[in-house]
Amino acid sequence: MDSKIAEILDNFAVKGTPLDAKPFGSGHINDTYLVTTEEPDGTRHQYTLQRINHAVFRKPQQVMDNIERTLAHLNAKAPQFPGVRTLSLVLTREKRNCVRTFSGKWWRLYDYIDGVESYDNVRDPDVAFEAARGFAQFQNMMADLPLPRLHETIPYFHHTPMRYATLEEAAYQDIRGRAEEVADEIEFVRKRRHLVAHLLNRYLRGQIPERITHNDTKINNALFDPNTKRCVAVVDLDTVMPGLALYDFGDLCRSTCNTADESEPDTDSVQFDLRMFEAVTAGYLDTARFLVPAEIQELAFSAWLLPFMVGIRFLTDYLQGDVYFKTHYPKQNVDRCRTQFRLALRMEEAREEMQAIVQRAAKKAGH
Ligand code: ADP
Ligand code: GN1
Ligand code: MG
Repeated sequence: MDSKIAEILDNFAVKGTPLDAKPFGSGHINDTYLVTTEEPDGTRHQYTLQRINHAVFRKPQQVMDNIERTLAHLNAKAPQFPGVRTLSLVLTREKRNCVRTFSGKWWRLYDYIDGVESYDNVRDPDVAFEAARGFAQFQNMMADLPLPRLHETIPYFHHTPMRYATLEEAAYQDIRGRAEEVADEIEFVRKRRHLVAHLLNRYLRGQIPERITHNDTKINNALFDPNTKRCVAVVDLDTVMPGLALYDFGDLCRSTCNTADESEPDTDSVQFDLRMFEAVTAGYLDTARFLVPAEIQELAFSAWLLPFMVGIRFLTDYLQGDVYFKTHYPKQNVDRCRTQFRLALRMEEAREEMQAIVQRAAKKAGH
């Protein structure tokens, strides 16, 4: 086992002796390892060790404090929600929730949730329905978190006007000389700039409430029981903070309704799967009993907004030199941006059907 990882693990109160630490998962931000330990009698335990990306999360201690409060709240409620499994932090030997090394890196450890599956891409509407129920349940369970307000671990995270302004700035600065190559994508965004402030305006007018939301409801952040196909846990809690429920719904649509992978280079293979949208909408409305009419009215819009906004973020990162999202080949952020914009375009063509689906599902769920 890597001696640096062994040294990090030595800080945590694990059971047994570390045997192995393998890179794990396909997240774009943190470094995740699946750790196995063994006790003298041969009993093995598994953990998830993560290095928090402190270029993305500028105040890692605030991230950890949010997570500790979130998990204490969820764990206290768990008995009322049979079948729901929650993450548990493994504290350090000094009872801290994370470790900061001398070189300024931040690490934390969770118990590994075993016997579950996660998917980067799904085509099964039952899985989409379940994921939507899982994330709605998460919002529901977090609704009565006692004050104080959670920290904003990434300020302006879903602030679309700010995301748009940052793109324009990156295109203007063009530090890598890449703007010309992605001129069509920049134009795609400019043509739609009148839409960037829509949800924010409704929030500022008091029509849409602030809630505690997950803010990263990509399908691979939901874990499923492979036998029952139920969503049993929600992970990746770094961005749990105040937000709009609609962002969670939209991001789940973004990652489930696309028939192609997020980095698919052949944009023509990107289709918007309406059956999946129907399933996510039904699952979400079935469980999110707290929604007000203005939120339901904007579900279809938010499903469009998230691929549009995440596409802007991939495009901005490309212009800035691929400094935010992990990439595995040179133009991956361009491929990612194009899949997002193609999905948004396909959703524009299906706007009326999407609205009709939302209305039918809302009626059926008794909203
Ligand atoms: P990132 O912020 O880089 O996306 P995540 O916290 O989402 O990191 O972890 C990456 C992936 O590892 C997740 O999408 C999930 O599939 C898996 N994973 C993370 N934590 C656990 C856990 N405690 N038990 C099981 N699987 C996990
Ligand atoms: C990142 O961490 P991960 O891979 O679950 C990103 C999300 C993006 C997503 C795009 C903190 O999610 O906001 O929507 O990539 N997380 C952060 O795939 O920026
Ligand atoms: Mg993740």
